Amino acid sequence: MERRLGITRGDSSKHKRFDLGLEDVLIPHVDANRGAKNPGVFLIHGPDEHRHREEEERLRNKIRADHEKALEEAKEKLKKSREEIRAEIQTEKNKVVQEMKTKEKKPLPPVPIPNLTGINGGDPESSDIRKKREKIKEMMKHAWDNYRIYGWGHNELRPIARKGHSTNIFGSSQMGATIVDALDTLYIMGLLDEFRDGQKWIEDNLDFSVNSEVSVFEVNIRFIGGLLSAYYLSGEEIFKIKAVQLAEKLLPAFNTPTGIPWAMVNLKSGVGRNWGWASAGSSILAEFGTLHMEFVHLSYLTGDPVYYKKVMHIRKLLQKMDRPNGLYPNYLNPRTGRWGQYHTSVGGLGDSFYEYLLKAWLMSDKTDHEARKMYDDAIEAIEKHLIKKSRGGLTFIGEWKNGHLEKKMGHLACFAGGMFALGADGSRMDKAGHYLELGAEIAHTCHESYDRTALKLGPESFKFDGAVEAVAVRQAEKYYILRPEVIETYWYLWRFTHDPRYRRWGWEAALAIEKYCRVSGGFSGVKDVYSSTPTHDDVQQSFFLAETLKYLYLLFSGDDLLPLDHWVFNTEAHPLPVLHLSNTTLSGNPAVL
Ligand code: DMJ
Repeated sequence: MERRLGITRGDSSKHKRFDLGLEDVLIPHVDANRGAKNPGVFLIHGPDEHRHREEEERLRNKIRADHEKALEEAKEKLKKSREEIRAEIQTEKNKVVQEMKTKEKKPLPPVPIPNLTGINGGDPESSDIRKKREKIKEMMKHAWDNYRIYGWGHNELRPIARKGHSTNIFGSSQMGATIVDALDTLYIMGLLDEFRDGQKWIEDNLDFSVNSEVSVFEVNIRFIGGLLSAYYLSGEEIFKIKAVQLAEKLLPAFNTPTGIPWAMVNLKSGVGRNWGWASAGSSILAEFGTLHMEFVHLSYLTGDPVYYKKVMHIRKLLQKMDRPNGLYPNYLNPRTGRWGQYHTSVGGLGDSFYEYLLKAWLMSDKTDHEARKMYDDAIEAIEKHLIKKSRGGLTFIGEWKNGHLEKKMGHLACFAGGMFALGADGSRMDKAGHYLELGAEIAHTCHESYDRTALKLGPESFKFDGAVEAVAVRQAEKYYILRPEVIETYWYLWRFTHDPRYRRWGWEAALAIEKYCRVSGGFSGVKDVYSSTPTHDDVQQSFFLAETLKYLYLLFSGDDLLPLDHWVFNTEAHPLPVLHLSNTTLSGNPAVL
């Protein structure tokens, strides 16, 4: 005897979903009397024939009742005037909005608070260092106050035009990028009135239900990173709530055939896409590979494993792929899961992917051995194929492009000096001394790139070609946009060695910024570091407040402020606490299994 159990797999749009109180069952949206020859139904034999016939009968009756109800409702609707129908739709809409708001206010589950050692303090040991630290704080106040006056709520500030500024990474809305990015710097500097002012703006204005297409990477590192950091430092719940709301909006970006996220996502529609210029619609290593820290914290704080799963899926996929010469190319197609152009860089397009492998390990209290192994493998390949010494003895990191090594290093790649130093402890075959030395050599090279300019500020990228060493050649590479990477490296090297040269170099950079980038309306980038009469680009980047000034402040603070065995800085310099979990499946949080 035959009986019908269910339907064959296929296009679910051809079926109606009914909640039967037991489980969601897909019912063919066709004549329920179709017989055994119905191609949408598969047949099996079995003993519980009677029970299943009853169940089938119940289903038919439910379908019939639902259809009749829908018909009645439609008839009723037709009797109503347009106005009445409009009013009903409006009431329904209001209900949905209200429900969403209630959901937004839902408290998140309690989790064990990580060790928050060192959120204050760092008093300098001498009056000279204290004065320097005070100067950096004053620079922060100048940057913030002018943004407060002329750019409040805008993403960034135009310090010369004295108005708001934005770029396409933040979309078309005013999302207050500078406020969110600057919060933790304000907090650690003790600028608490300014911090509260920023908090108030976030409470009243920061809204993610906007029809705006943003960069997933930038929003993650600046907004989610900034909000999480502000939450951990201040304990104010609002920051955690906003971070989670925003993260939910980013999740649709992962809806690709491979789970490798799109570079951009529309916060309202959830539609994602990639940058047109990125190797035939590829996603970028430094973008999809720089989500791990924030997403692990999101799962930790919410008890929802969804974020953790997304980033672990990326890691697993990368582990399975072949790597030319052991190097990760910068481009990966999210549709096919294949590498795009074979271009490898520790600067732009690649940089923070390597940083996050190391930091995933550090952030897990050094229990995420998988991440550490990926980091060790990657830097061994980088050292073998990309790191060279110039004729004049400067160590630099080149880029692999079109089958050969380009002897060019970007300002962005200068962060790697700090990364090598940070990763020295725990390195394979106990090569700690070697990696600390490598970090120091990179710091030296990057300092040279600053020292060989008229302004004592580094160019965007510099060459090592014949007689040219650590100098930009093309006009388009001579600008400095208030970037932090070189100062970041000085700070890490200072923490690990206490060699006074790093404070000296950091102070040189601070004075140069003060002299050439400070204007009465804030701080601006400069277009040519080789010209002694610089032209300003009229942009005060949000990372100047988040990173450059924070690293300078820390450089002139004691090591007890944000100690590195308790805090790990995300790539936008937002400190996140080490999670003392027994393993990387977040078992420390009972809410996450
Ligand atoms: C910052 O937004 C981050 O440091 C990022 O990782 C790379 N570039 C900028 C600053 O230069």
